[in-house]
Amino acid sequence: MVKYRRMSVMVVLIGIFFFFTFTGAQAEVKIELKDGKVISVPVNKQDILSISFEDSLATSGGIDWNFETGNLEGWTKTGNAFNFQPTLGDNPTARHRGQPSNHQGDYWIGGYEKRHSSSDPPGQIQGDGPQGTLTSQPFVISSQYISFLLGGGCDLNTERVELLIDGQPVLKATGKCTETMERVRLNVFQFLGRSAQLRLIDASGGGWGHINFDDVRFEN
Ligand SMILES: [Ca+2]
Repeated sequence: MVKYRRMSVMVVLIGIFFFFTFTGAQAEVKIELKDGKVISVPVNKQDILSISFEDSLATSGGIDWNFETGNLEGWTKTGNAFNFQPTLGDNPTARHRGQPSNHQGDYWIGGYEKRHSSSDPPGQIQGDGPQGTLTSQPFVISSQYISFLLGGGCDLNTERVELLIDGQPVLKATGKCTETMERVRLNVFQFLGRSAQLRLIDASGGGWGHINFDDVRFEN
């Protein structure tokens, strides 16, 4: 009986040995979310010293991904292109532009628009002249896709949204020279677990020198 137990223990130990041998260093960190989705982040086990949570979004006040707070919480601007943002309501339609904004909720980034609150008359504009950038605070990529509504200028050289990884642009998107925003979806699977930022760039004061943006979503 004792001999039998020893054999069983040996079989288990041999099994564990072969499990680690043949699975190697590659593994996945699996994170189960409240909505039932499971995020898998590929890792090299040999590179991990420890795993911890850094609640940076909470301590920094969070990033307003759809601008419904009515301000630019979690975003940093340079220049003056985003001085009166976000914009309230479908301001292009209020000025009879014929290109509805297709924004989400009440507020959105409308680079041409100038209606920051309900006390401002609908239809006011700041035009194409101002230039600048709007950059989110860093966040960790934990979904396969990042999508957002994008409109405005269509020159990738001067009007674009960038995904930054460790401060460097890796993906870019521009509008279609219409005020009406459409959803753009970036595949960010290869950057899972990396520190990222979204950056809006308006580097033109000429025609279509503005960018429209709203409703960032993280999708699997
Ligand atoms: Ca919005």
